[in-house]
Amino acid sequence: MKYPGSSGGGPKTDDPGSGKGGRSHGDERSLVGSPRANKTTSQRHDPIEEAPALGREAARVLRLNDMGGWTKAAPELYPHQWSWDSAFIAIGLAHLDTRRAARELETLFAHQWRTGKVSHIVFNPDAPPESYFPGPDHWSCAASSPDAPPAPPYTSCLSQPPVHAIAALRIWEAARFAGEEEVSCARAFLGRIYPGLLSWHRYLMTYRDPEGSGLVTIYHPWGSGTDNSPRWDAPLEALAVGEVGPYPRYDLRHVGSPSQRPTNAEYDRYLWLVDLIKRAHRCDEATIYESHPFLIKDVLTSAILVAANEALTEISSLVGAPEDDRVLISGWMARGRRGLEGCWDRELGLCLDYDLRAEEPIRVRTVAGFAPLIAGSLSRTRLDALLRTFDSPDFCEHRGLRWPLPPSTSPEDPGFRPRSYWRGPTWPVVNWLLWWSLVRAGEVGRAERLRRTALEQLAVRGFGEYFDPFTGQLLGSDAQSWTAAVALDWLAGETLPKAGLAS
Ligand code: 9WN
Repeated sequence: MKYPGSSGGGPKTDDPGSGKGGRSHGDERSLVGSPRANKTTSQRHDPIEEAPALGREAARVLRLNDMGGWTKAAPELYPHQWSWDSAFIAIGLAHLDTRRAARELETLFAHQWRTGKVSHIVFNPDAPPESYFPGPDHWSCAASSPDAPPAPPYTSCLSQPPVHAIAALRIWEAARFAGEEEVSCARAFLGRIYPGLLSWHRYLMTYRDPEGSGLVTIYHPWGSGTDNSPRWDAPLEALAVGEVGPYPRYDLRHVGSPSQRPTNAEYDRYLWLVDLIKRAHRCDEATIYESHPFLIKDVLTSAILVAANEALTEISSLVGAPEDDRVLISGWMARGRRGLEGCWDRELGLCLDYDLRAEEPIRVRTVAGFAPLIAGSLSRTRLDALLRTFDSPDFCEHRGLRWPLPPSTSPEDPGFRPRSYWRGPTWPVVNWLLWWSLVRAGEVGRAERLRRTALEQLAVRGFGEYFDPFTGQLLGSDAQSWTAAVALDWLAGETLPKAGLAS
């Protein structure tokens, strides 16, 4: 696989009207340059011209959240190590310090479960007890599973999309521009991480796909990484929720308005599902599969797994793994692509998740529907159909958009909410996945437009967690690590300061 490279080679905000100083559409700034210039919407930002300063800012965010061998997902809202965040973070760090990037992944994989599962959170034992809920105490019983890694640190027993092999390969690619010593360190790193990556993918292809469908099953919305997406509304609605007791919402302290985060009703359901998972013989996978009321074939996770398997094939060659491994991995890719093909909805021009309990596809229009693009190797007809949807008023050409970037949920879908987390805002990491996939699909022009637009958004608004697609307002956390990381990857190939993490 040729790894796509670019160019071919603050403050929290409040909802408008809340009277608490949110930035409005016309109140835009340039994040880059010193002092920060107040540019208005009428002024154009050329993120490429601003690349050195933007790159410096991104490196500063990663330094701010650096915990030594791993990176907090965000300064306050997320004080632990999240699985897919760390993978994206490693992709960004690869351009600053390939060894530190490698360490990001190795720290995460040091807490891999015996089944091969990479936990969705590795809890920071030093985080203040009232900083994140549900924290290590809530998950501590997962440590009594015979499959769990030694604790502390505690881990959750969920997982997130498997971006890690893609990140490991990116580290290798970046090391090749950094000199011989870096190349040999990166090769050694690939050798060390390869068995962990293989067993992670094997876990997803077996425990999470006992049907052999090629599609990964999730048993909690947090496992999808797109927590309150309307994709999960119907299955969550169908739950008979028991007593979850009072619980804190520390997350709401760190965002401008509760409307930016999932609702209490959604949290009741999340916590109820966690209780059920913990009761299932201490998070035993087979028991969960038998008894759990929320079991979904997640097309986005499944597609990321196909792409990650493609990266893993390349890694397996680089480390001289046995031919049998390559045969196994290529079988997984073929199975994954077949599975996704079976989820295609012609009318919507998107791929749909499948609810195993309700035995029906989930007909909502979200960015997850572009999953086949991420999985790659599409027929021209399928690619064109996806691009038509991508460029349509359902997504990038919706007339109200501040920037032509894909909203997490289509504004034409009844579940759309422009300011609520995964129900509408644009997410830079999703833009990165789509950009990367477009490059791999040979859609270089479209990819380049997406890269520049996504960078412009960050140059104007900052390294936010997500953004209101209509006003462009920064939402959720500022200084979000994975946002800074994908910006660094987008900027690689432009003139970047050799800042490193230490400076
Ligand atoms: C729950 C850290 C994580 C991301 C997820 C995002 C959000 C957590 C939360 O933050 O999830 O895992 O508390 O909302 O949905 O994708 O990995 O950035």
